[in-house]
Amino acid sequence: MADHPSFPAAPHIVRREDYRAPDWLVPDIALDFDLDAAITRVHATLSVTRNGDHDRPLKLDGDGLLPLEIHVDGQPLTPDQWSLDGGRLTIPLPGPAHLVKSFVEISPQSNSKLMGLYASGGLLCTQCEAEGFRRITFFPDRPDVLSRYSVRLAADKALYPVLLANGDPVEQGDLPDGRHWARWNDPYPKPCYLFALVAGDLACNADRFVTASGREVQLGIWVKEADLPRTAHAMQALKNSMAWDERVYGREYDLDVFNIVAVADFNFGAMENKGLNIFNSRYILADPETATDIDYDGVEGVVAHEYFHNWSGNRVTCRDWFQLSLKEGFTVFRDQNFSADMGSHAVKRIEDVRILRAAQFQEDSGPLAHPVRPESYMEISNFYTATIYNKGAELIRMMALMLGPERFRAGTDLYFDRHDGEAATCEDFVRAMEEGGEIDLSQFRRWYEQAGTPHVRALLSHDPATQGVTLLLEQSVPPTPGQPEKKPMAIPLRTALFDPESGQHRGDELLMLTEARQSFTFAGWPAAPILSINRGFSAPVIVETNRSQADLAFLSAHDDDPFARYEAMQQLMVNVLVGRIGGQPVDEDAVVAAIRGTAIDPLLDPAFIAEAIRLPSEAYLGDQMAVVDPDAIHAARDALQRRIGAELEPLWRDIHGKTKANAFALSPAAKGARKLRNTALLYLAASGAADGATVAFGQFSEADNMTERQAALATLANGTSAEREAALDIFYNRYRDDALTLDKWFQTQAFAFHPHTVDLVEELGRHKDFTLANPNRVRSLYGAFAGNQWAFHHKSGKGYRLVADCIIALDKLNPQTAARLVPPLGRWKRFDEARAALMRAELQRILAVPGLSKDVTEQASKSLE
Ligand code: 0A1
Ligand code: ZN
Repeated sequence: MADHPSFPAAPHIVRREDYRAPDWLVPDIALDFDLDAAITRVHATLSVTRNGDHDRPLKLDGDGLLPLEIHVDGQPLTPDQWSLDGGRLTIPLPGPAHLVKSFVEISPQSNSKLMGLYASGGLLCTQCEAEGFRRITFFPDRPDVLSRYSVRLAADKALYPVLLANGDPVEQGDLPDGRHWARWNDPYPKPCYLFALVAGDLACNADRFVTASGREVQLGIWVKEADLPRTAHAMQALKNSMAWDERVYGREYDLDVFNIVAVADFNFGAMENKGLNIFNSRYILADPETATDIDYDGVEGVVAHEYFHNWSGNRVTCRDWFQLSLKEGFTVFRDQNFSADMGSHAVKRIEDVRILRAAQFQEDSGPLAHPVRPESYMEISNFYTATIYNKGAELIRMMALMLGPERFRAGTDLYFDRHDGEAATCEDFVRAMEEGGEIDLSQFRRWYEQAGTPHVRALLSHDPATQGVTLLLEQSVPPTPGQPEKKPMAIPLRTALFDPESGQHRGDELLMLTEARQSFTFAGWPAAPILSINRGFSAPVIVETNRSQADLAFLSAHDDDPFARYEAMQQLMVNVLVGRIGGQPVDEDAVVAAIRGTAIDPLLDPAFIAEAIRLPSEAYLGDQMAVVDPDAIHAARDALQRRIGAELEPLWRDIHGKTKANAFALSPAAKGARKLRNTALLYLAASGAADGATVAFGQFSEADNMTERQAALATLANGTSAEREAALDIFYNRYRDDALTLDKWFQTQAFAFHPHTVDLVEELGRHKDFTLANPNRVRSLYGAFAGNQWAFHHKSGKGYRLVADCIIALDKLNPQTAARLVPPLGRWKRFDEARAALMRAELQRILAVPGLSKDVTEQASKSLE
């Protein structure tokens, strides 16, 4: 039965418990590429050594490769001396060490998966993480096989004048027939997922950086000539990152060159290949005309992230892919702190928590929930998730908080020094924290093992007779797939008690909640204090409290922890909105008053004000409900927004007028002013004022920067005014030839709170500028649409069908990107029966497609469970 074509063999499940050290090591590899878009010839020479006492053959991974020649120690092998099974090449070898050569041909221009060696806009480039190297040559494609690479590239000199690979350039020269070659050596042993090459007609923004120990590093950002003026921000971010890692972690860069290349077609954000980072161009290119402040911050954060991987990922890599969060969680934590240091700590923390809640909390409460260190996978590409990245970062943040800055640094120093040049595990990291930071993390380890977002109930009670206060904390971790029962976690909760009279608290304490139910007592409170808990979002948990709306209003005006202040305001709004949706009487005036108080507070940073006064997203409101009702949520939120708009109309007009920037600047103050101005515009447009669309169109037309232009376009796109169509047309005509900016045109329409968004998205899917070949374009339309709760969950089920159609079509070209569109359909348990049935039907339709990829099969089948 298993061989029957309509019953493909069950896809292989990889399990963490099955880890075994590699049978063969490859200390050195020489690669020779004869590059050509149609056919590239790859010669690989592997020095292999037997690892341990065994007689097992050498097994080399391959994906879509056919060996055209194999030599062992200089002798050609006959076809009976090797075998190929499921892409994997097996060669029995007699001795402890051999030289194995293989020759294959691959076709970059036919590679639509964008894994391995592929063509993008006239360039040839690679993406090897996680398992793309096996699409280039036969090799033990696992991160615990570390090799020194010597790479020779040859190509047509006119088409590919620039030839780049990892490490340092050593030699280059010309060849007959208009070809040329270059050799690159990387002295640092690395796993093959960090291999990279680029060939193309590229211009370079060249700069230099002198390390703390005085070594000069040549920096290069390589882009199409026309894009050079858009690379300055990325270069500055790179130099800032290099200095920051020296200052904060004592880590210097280690090669003579550091190159970054921007490519237009890329499955993810960027890739940390040793000495040759390859980026999705959206995280390199930025100028005021085309990039929003969010884009600028994205460039800064991703450049930093990839650079920081040089230590957290490359010098110390991962033993196996179950340890992915070892490099990703830690590196996200590092880039978050870097960005905070470059701008505002308060605002960065709010933004990061907003992302965590939107992406990771949703993942953790659905069918794809998995621990930060997963136990099994079918397709590793599906595990580059918000849980591995963002929750992983929160775990590091909690350890840093519990240890304090000095002991945390002692822990990271120990980790880097102890594991330099090794492939390590999450356990190695935790042990270094324990030893370097002198702390017991036994119970804390559960954060790596247990999936699901812990819930904490915090009940504060006051006894006027004893003047004592008791804080009762109860925790529970919900069941997740494969984990029905959970044990209590170690949860660090920064807490303060406020005296309502003075508006002050008596100090911020770190309470460690380690039991299922635990009480903390506080003496000397004649009157009941107000609880501020999980300050700074010290733990990635959902906190429920018995605080009144009045308490929340107090905290939203007085809490000195900016995150807690923001959180109080959000909770105040959530309570009103959820109450309204549930048909309960609610006091909206308290929300209007709190927003007004915050918006006019002269002591507050405008960027913080903008965050604090914006209503919780529709998706976040859905997370607070037992059954998500997208229409009721939209109606309630929209009504409240209109009321806030109308009641405070003069305020919005005032802010909008006052914050008009004179000339574009990228300072935190200028960015904050734009953020607040855009929020004021949103409320003004919502107010129902007759000139709302005119003001928005005015901002759209006059703006000297994309932040204001796109915000105005988005505001107009939510409405039905004549200005809506005019602005969309102007935007399209202005940017039709600039792919990254045209993405915004698609995205803005897909995100719009417009009654016909679902139909518009269907039309846009047929637009001549829409293509499935470019992942950014796909994400701009269908990714954005699937994140628009009201539109995607249109009760007709049309939204589900559109996304499923896209998944099915895209899977044939690019399974990785297709699979990333599946999770929104998997949240059916959270919706009413009619919607749930429609969503399930689409998942079933996807799964019935013959020849479906492993990537989509895993996501869709898990989503149905
Ligand atoms: N390691 C990169 C991102 C990345 C993730 C997955 C990939 O393929 C499955 C490729 C790149 C980073 O964290 O930036
Ligand atoms: Zn990363």
